[in-house]
Amino acid sequence: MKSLTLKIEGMHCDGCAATVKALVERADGVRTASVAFATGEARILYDPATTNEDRLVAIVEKSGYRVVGRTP
Ligand SMILES: [Cu+2]
Repeated sequence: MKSLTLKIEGMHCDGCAATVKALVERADGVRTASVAFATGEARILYDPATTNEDRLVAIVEKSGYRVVGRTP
């Protein structure tokens, strides 16, 4: 398992954070995701054999939010 923290712009409320969490957790290879509106951060635990950083970023951005930072 690898972890990834994404800095996300464009979330306006806890509902947005819940939406991002649900989308990311539904993706193949994702074990858990926690998304905080207050900090604008998503912490994701994933299997690098199944998915990768670029795919996870694409999932978030496809739903209308911007990823402005990545930290392992
Ligand atoms: Cu919202």
